Amino acid sequence: MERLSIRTAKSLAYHPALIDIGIVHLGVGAFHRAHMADYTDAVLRGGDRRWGIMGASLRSPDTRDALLPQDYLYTIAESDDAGERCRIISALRGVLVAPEDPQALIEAMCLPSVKIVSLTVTEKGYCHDPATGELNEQHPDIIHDLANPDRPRSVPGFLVAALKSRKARGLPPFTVLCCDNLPENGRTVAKVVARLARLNSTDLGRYVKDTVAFPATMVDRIVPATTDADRARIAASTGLTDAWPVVTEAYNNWVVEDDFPQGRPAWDATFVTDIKPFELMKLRLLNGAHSSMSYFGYLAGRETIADCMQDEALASYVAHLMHVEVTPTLMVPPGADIESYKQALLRRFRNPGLRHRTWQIAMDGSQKLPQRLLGTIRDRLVAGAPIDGLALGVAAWMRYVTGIDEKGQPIDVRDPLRDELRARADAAGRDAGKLATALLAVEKIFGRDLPANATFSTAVTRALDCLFSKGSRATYEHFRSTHS
Ligand code: CS2
Repeated sequence: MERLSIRTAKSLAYHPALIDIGIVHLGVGAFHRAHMADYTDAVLRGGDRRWGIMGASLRSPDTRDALLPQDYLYTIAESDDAGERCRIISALRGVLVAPEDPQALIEAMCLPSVKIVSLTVTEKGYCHDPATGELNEQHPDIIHDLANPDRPRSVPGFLVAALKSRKARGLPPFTVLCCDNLPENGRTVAKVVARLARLNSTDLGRYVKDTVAFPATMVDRIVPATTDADRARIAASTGLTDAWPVVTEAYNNWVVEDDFPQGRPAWDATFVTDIKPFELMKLRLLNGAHSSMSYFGYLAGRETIADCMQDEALASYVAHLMHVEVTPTLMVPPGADIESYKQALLRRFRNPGLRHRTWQIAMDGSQKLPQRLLGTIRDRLVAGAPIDGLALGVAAWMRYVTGIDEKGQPIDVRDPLRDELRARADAAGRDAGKLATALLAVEKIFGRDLPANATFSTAVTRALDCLFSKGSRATYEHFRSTHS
């Protein structure tokens, strides 16, 4: 079978070599390729050729190595009840591997045609403190970038280096577009980048603050990691091999704050002035449910989210979380309908075409918990409302980061705070009270307020005690019998 490439692709709507580079994207993983690149591909197909994307990997060369031999074309496979459909995306004009040549990436970000630098580098890529949103100045990559500002390693470091160069060359700054699931993502990234710039020089700090736009976005598309089974199925369906296709759902949504001083593509997104209600709805409902389900599901031996939804008791816990505990904390976004969003979400979670592993979602919990569960918990505590389901989610995370599953087998916990969490868990042993206290004391996650709140710590301890004594499945089954 032939490999996908410009030569073998059957009908490309535009020739990739004829498009300009208008966007540099840092973190060119599956999510970006299935989401923003798809929106941008539609604009390019529509005839506006200014917005080709130069991708960059901050760590490994894998994506570049997979896509270069196929002219950076790749397949997007979308599934819903009607089955799976494949299309070719040609918006990507190249992939740079930052550690191989940091200067080449800075040069790409300094192209006069580049108006936007967009980001999907996961929560931990911003080197910030998840509880406060401030730059973590002790982060090894930040320490490195302060000492070597022209050969950065971190995302904030690359943004600052490129903005500094553009300023020196008399070029206007690009707009920084964060597409990660951070709370107030635009504002958070602005704060982190402005702080690092200021640590470089007062003048650069002021320049970033005064001239660079950081519009916030809400991104909503489920994109599990691609597997070899996906590669084989997609090749069979398209007749071409593709080393790194992306697999996703038919659903796709993007809400963007419309603040692009240098212009932007006419994406088919929803442009708004206030992102907050959209962000809360999505982070608390979709991601909050995802994280809670992934810890419980993993512990109960469920491999994917679709498998979790097959377990009626687990599905009913998730529905309770969404309807009873999360919904009252949301503001209704203009033009949106929270009820139908939830119904659609429960259907999306059940999509058997998506093998979205609980282990994948369980990753980096320390960076995810604050915006997915803890903000909701704070709002509920202020309102004097019950937090039983939310506390269960936090307790399941605690049980998970002990690193040992219910059969006594090791869990491959991936988290930037893994060693600290594990050391605290080891010292506490299987005593729910001690473990809850030890983990709640991680200020970077829980701040100072939550550990001091007796309602919260009691609820988490009780849930953790149940997880230790009865196991994950019995815990959510008990929850269903007491909350339906
Ligand atoms: C997931 C998200 O991996 C995770 O933590 O919750 O990647 C989720 O699929 C996306 O935010 C959906 O837009």
